[in-house]
Amino acid sequence: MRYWQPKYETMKKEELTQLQLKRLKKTAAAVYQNVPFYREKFNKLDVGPDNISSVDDICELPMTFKTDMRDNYPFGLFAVPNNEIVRIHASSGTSGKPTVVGYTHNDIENWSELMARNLTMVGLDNNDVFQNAVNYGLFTGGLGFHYGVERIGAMTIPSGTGNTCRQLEMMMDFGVTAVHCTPSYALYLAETANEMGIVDKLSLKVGCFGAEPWSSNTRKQLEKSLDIKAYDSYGLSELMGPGIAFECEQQDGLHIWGDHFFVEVLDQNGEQVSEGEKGELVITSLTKEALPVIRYRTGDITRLLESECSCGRTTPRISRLLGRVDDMLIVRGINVFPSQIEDVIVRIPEITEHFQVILDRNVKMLDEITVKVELEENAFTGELKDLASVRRHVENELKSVLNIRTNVELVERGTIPRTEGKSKKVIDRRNAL
Ligand code: DLL
Repeated sequence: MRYWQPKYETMKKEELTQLQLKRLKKTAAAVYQNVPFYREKFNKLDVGPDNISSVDDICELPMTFKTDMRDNYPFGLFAVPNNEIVRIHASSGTSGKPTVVGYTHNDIENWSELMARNLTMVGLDNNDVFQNAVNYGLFTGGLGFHYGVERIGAMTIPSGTGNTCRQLEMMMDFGVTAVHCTPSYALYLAETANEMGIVDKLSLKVGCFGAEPWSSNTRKQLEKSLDIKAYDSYGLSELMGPGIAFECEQQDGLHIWGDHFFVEVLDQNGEQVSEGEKGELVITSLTKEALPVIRYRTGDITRLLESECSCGRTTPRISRLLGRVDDMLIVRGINVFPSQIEDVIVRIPEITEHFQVILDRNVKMLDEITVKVELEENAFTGELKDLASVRRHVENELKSVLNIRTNVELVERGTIPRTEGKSKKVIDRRNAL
C-alpha cells in the first residue's frame, strides 16, 4: 500500500486525539482573538479557548452556519490581515451573496498536501496524466485539484470546462490516465465518447468525481461506460474546497483527514447521533489560518463509519453523502430525495441517465411531481415495445421506491440540458403559481 504521508495517515487513535486537541485549542484561541464574530459567540455561551481540555469539549463551542458567512461578507470571518491572504475563492452565490473564502500561503500548502494524499490514495503518481475538466475560476474545484496533481508530480492538463469533443481529443492525444469533473459532466463525456466510438482509444483508468451528489448506480454506469474506477471526492468551499473527504481504492466510505479536520455527525437538535446513525456532517478546521471555522453545519447528510478500512489508513471515515438537509422535497407530505430518483433512472436501460424533476401544483392545489427522462435510441429492442410500456415501467419503478405516483414524461435523447459543472436536477414551480 502506498501512502503520501504515512505518519499522519496511519496514526493511532490516541495519538490523533492528542494532536486534534492541541490543534483545536490553537484554532479556538485564534478565532477568539482575531474574529469578533466568534469572540461574541464564545462570550454568549460563556466559553473560551481555555475551557477546552478534551476534544469532547467541542460540543460546548458555538456552531457556524452558511448565513454567518454571508452576513460577514466578504472578509469578516478572516482571522489574519488581508496582506497575509494569498488567494480567495467564492461559492456561486445562486441563493444569495456568494461566500468568500481566503487562504494564506500555509493554507494553500496544506490544501495541496491533502489533495496529494487523496490522489495517492486512488493509486495515482508521477506516471499519470491528469485532465482537470472543471471550472478554473473562483470555484475551488479547479485550482484545488490542480495544485494537488502537481504535488504528486503527475502531468497536469488544466483543460477547464467546455468543448466536449476537444476534451475527448485531448484525452486520446495526451494519453490521459485520470480525469476530474462533476459526475454529471462525466456522464456527458461518456455518452459523447460512446457516440464517437472512441472509448477503446482512451487510456483512462481513474475518474475522480464530486462537487454534487451521485448515486452508486451512476458510479457503476460510469465505470462500465468509460472502463475506469470512479472515486467519490467530497468537499466544500467554506472548509477549504475539494479534498476534505475522498475514497480510497477500497471504495468503502470516504476518508477525512483527522489531523486537519474534526468531524461530528449531529441530529436536527444539534446533538450527536448514536453510533452509525445518519445525521448532518459538522466540521471544524484544525489547521486553517485565514478562515478557521468552528463546527460548520455543512447541511450534508452522512454517517460516521466505525470499522477500520482495509487500506490501513486510520482516519475517520464517512459514508457517501446521502443528500442535503435542505434538498429533501416534500411532495404531498412524503419525503423524496433526488438521489432516490437518480438511483431508479440509471438502472433502466430503455432511458438515459439524464433526468429532471419538475414540481407543480394542480388545479386542486395538490402537488404534482413529473420526472422528465430521455428515451434511449435502442429502447424497444428488449421486452418493452412501445412508448406507453416504457413510461408505465418507469412510473412503476419510481413508485416502488418513492411511495408516490409520479408522472413520467419521455423526451428525445439529448433534450435535457447537459452541464459542465454542477447540474440542476429539480425545478420547483409550486410557489410560482
Ligand atoms: O463543490 C468543492 C468540490 C469541488 C468538491 C470539486 C469536490 C470536487 P462548493 O461549491 O462549496 O464546493 O459546494 C459544496 O457541494 O456542501 C455538498 O452539498 C456538495 N458536494 C460536494 N461534493 C460532493 C459529493 C465544492 N462528493 C457542496 N457528494 C457540499 C455529494 C457533494 N455532494
